Amino acid sequence: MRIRSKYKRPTISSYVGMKCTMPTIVWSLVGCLLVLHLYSLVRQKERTGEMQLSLGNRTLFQELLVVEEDNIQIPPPRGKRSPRAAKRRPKKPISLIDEFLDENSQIRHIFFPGERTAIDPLNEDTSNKSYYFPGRIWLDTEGNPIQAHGGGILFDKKASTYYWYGEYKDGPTYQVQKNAPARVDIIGVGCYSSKDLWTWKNEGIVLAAEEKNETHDLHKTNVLERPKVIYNDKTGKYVMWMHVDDANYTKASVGVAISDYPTGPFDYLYSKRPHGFESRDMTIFKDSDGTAYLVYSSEDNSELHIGPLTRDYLDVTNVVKRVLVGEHREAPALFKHRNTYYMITSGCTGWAPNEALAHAAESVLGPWETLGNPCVGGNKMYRLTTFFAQGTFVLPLPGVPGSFIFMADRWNPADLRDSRYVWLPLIVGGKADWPLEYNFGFPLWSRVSIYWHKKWRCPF
Ligand SMILES: *[C@@H]1O[C@H](CO)[C@@H](O)[C@H](O)[C@H]1NC(C)=O
Ligand SMILES: *[C@@H]1O[C@H](CO)[C@@H](O)[C@H](O)[C@H]1NC(C)=O
Ligand SMILES: *[C@@H]1O[C@H](CO)[C@@H](O)[C@H](O)[C@H]1NC(C)=O
Ligand SMILES: CC(=O)N[C@H]1CO[C@H](CO)[C@@H](O)[C@@H]1O
Repeated sequence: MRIRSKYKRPTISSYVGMKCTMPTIVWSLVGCLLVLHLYSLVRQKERTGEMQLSLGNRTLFQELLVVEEDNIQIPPPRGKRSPRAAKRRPKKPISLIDEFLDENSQIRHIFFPGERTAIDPLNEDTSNKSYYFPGRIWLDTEGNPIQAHGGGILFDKKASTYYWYGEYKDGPTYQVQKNAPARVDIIGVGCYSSKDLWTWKNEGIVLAAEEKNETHDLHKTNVLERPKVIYNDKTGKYVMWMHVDDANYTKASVGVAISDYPTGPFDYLYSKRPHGFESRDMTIFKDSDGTAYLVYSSEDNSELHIGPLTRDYLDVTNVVKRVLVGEHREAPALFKHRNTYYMITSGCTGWAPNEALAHAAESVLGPWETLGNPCVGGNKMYRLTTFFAQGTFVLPLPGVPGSFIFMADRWNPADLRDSRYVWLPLIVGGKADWPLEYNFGFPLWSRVSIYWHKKWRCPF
């Protein structure tokens, strides 16, 4: 079932009762012409964005928009299935999600390809150079799998370098008790640097777990998720926000850390429940005017809260807006294109994948409207499960307006350290697929599309 936004824009029906006098008709015509003119201006701008690319780059860009089908054959049922998978859905026929969650599935290599197919940027044959292979093991420049789960990327202008921060989960997966979610003890926040978004150098753990002090937020038996870093132009500090919790997810707080350098070490400052509310999955978003915002799932993950940070980015202010109320969305990732804000969220099904939704707003604080499922290509199951992954961040592609990298995690609850990265091109443009709101017949929002590709590269 489609989830519809509860916020409604005034529609043309509000004007039906109006009397049509001559001046109204004339002004309506003038208005229409103006709108058409603005529309063509916008279209022109869109085209010039693409024009900045060279011919070869433009070909690569067009390749991103190809809808790539990818059928997965479910193998015939076998006598023996792993007890875990059998317990989950005892009566229903085996679905692709069951196959995905079954550690012994015959088609596991489709979701979690083995080491032989790992992407090794320093040793990759030239024909595969710069190509992303969503779901494969991705090695850093030392030949180790990248450990930056639930992460985000900061582009540092001073160093002209990308920094990828995420959960360093290279430890054993276990359960605290039966039915508790699978977990890995906190090791810390990993940081990787790159100039090309493909070759990543391990910069080490920039915020480490606390080994001894059991009352510390970052004691290894607690939870540290979804770290994100932004740079404060006024204070010259790098500020990290993260979800901190206890093993039972009852603390539901955000933590803040600070550093003079993108590669840390970060000093952990404190944790709190922002605005006095529970906060689980979260992200931070820095707008082009320098204002930063915290976005978090609250009220038992049933709604999102968005509020601006203080000027030093070290705390929230007392302004907060509740958005997508009752829609149960998590894993928010925000981005902006031409004065419109967009957000991708996931549903709430623990480590199991579910359907992504795109949302749009004219102001970060909302109201936010739901556009629909942005996933394109693959197959129906891919689209209903966000390509068996969960979004974590959306990174603008430099020099290609309206183009982004959608970063997602393909969680592996049997061995969380072996969770994979699913990076795919996200394009804003064209009419919305399922426009929920119309304004004088013009769809208000552009379409947000995440294109499935087995193999793709950035058009630069
Ligand atoms: C590039 O990757 C594809 C897919 O893994 C592989 O089949 C091919 O052998 C690679 N190309 C070369 C020249 O190694
Ligand atoms: C342990 O951590 C708590 C909370 O951060 C702190 O107040 C306390 O001083 C720490 N204890 C030691 C011995 O460092
Ligand atoms: C988590 O819950 C279990 C059982 O409800 C309890 O035994 C345990 O102490 C709790 N752990 C924390 C860290 O709160
Ligand atoms: C394939 C291709 O033409 N790539 C070019 C894209 O643009 C960059 C510069 O922005 C060139 O360096 C690439 O060779």
